[in-house]
Amino acid sequence: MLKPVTTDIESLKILDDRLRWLSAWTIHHANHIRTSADGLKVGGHQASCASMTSIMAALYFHALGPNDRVAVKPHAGPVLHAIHYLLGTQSREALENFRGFGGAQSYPSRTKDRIPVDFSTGSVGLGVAITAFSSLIQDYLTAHGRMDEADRGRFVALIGDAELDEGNIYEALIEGAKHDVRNLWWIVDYNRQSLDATSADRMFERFDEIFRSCGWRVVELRYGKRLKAALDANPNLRGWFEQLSNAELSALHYQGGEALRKRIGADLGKSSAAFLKTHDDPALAGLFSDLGGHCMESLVEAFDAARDDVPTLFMAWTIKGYGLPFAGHKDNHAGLMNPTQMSAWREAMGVAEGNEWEPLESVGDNARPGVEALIDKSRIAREKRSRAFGQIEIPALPVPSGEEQSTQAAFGRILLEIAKAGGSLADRIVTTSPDVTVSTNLGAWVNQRGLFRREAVDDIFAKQKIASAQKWSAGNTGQHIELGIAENNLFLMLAAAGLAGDMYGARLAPIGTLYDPFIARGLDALNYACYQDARLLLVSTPSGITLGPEGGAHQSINPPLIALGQPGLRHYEPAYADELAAMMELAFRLIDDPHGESSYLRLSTRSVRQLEREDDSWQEGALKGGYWLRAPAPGSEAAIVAMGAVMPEALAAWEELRDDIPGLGLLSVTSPDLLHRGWTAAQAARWAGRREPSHIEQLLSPLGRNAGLVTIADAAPASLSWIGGVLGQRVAPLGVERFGQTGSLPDLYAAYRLDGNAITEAVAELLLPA
Ligand SMILES: Cc1ncc(C[n+]2csc(CCOP(=O)(O)OP(=O)(O)O)c2C)c(N)n1
Ligand SMILES: [Mg+2]
Repeated sequence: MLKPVTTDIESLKILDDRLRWLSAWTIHHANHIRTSADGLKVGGHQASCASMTSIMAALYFHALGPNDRVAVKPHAGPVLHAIHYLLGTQSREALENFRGFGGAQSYPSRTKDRIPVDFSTGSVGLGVAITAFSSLIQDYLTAHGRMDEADRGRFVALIGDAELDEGNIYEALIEGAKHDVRNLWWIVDYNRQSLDATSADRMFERFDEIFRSCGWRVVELRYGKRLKAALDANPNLRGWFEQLSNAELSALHYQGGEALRKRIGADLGKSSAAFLKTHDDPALAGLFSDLGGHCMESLVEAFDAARDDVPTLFMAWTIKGYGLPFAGHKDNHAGLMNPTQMSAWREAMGVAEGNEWEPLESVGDNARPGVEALIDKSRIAREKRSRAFGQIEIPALPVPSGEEQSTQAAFGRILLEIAKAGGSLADRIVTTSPDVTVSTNLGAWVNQRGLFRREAVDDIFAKQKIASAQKWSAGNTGQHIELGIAENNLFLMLAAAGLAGDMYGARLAPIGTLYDPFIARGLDALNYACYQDARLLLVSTPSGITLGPEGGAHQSINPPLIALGQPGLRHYEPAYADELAAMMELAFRLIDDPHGESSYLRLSTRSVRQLEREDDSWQEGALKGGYWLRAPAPGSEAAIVAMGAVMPEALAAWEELRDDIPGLGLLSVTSPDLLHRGWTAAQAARWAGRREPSHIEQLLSPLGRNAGLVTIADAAPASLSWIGGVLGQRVAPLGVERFGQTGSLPDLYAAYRLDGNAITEAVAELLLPA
């Protein structure tokens, strides 16, 4: 007799099993079957995957629409690959090469995986929070007429319960509440286990309260249908179950039916006899494993009931390692089934030896049509979206006039001119700042272009005719997104805006401003933006001890070194307004170029006398990382190499020394980052047979072989001192190595050896015979 055709729920349960099998097998194959070239443990997280295959089956084969975007918990990456394997969009070869060179990545990666990955994940917490900012960007794009209503989607984050400890999640929660964020589903795989241990009981239900108080709907999926029915019928049993600590419950899941029977009998005595009699050990284990996050009916119902745009937190109770031999064991985070366990589990899953990679292995003939239909019906995007570039017309940017000006002031004025002139670039720029809009000189831009708010908000001060330089109306055409003081949020907002072209086909030119020292505060989020190849312009100001009276807590030292080591981010440190204009123009081009990258401009509040240029020949070098402000004579025995705000000291020292040291050069470095990259790239190219000296090699080559270089920057001296290694020239590095303090510039420059005296002494020392 033919069995009845399977329902969608039954098919989803089969898909859940397939995902659990394929994810565990992918990891097993990489660790136990693929030959190892180096003897290193490959790793992977079978338990973390098994914990959420039901949730992901319900999402990807039922709930998600084509415009929805998902940030998958990093260590559930293999489940995402298994989903695409079932859809036919991931290859067996990539799975066999999981965690291998060119294979499926350990954690979902937008840029490296061949399947469409909406958000890279890896550093826990960031993937969660970026969904909130992406949702805001979706609202921004629709409000600005750059995206059709029909293309809007929901943003889903799949979260580990221990991930909820990451503070950046709450920073995003607060910012999201301020902006009335919507279309978010955050789904917690509430397996109550982290990497090291079981989760703290004291946080039980606290998360719900936190989210509710921020206006979220919280849906708790604690029990599956069967377990709920059993507990409803046995109030004693419910009481017993609910008082178990996380650790006790996990231990019982691990120990299984026999242990459950003993424990229930011991704790509840005679009152549990009837219940225990009707459940054998496997039935007990099965029943108590029927938590909400493993119950397909409950998941589907919950997702179907939350289709409005209210941000929703789902607390889906699960068992870490569900269905695997180490289910519930507190040490199972990186646990791998050994070959014997795998073999037994393979049998239990109905997978024939040799057929491990068969996508629908173990699915019976009767069930197959239903399962195949669900796979076909899955509405998620199957192909990577094309990355929209080349959308912005970028004009030559005006150089602000003024004999004396700071790069920070020039930045504000350039943006103001762009805003006033209007056009493609002006309309694509979106600015954002963590409560330092005014003090980083974005105020005039915001006066012109307004704050972005979905609902118009009056400027009460303007209405009351109270004088203020900041006339900030807010509405859905505004182009500045205000943020509270949370630098993680700044970088996540920039990341989301910087992916607008990739995600929604509408390239934006995002500019974020903050004080230079506070880059460190959001550094992982900045790295995260770069890792995903989001395109943005970061403007940090003020910087260095040149900030003067503000003192050591605000005087940045190491950001140029951070930038030197940060892929995907180009650091420029201009000394003059005309350099800044050229760098901003290029930064916008790099945002809109498939081969571009993000830029970081480190600016200063120090007003300096501008140069009278004879021509534009400086420009090419300035954009490549450096140019001779005072060219050296051939064979010159010394040069000053200076960057940014201390250029006046370098120029003055050059004037003073030029008679004593004929041919002395002054090299203006605008980007140690680009110079260093060029140097190593030229080296690599030489090994590949191409001989083209790098920009820094060309710059230094006129100097004598044994020339001495005095490098100086308002930053860690290592930012420039490496330049001596390029041609093997001697270096005296000047810069800041101790925390700054309050003071006037002459006092500070003297104390930290950034003044003319220091340069003169350093040059003299280099020129002394050894
Ligand atoms: C920022 C950061 N810190 C530490 C880690 C290492 N790490 C990866 S997963 C994990 C524990 C996660 O537990 P949970 O979120 O509950 O996920 P589960 O595997 O239990 O689903 C840790 C500490 C990381 N990936 N990112
Ligand atoms: Mg967990």
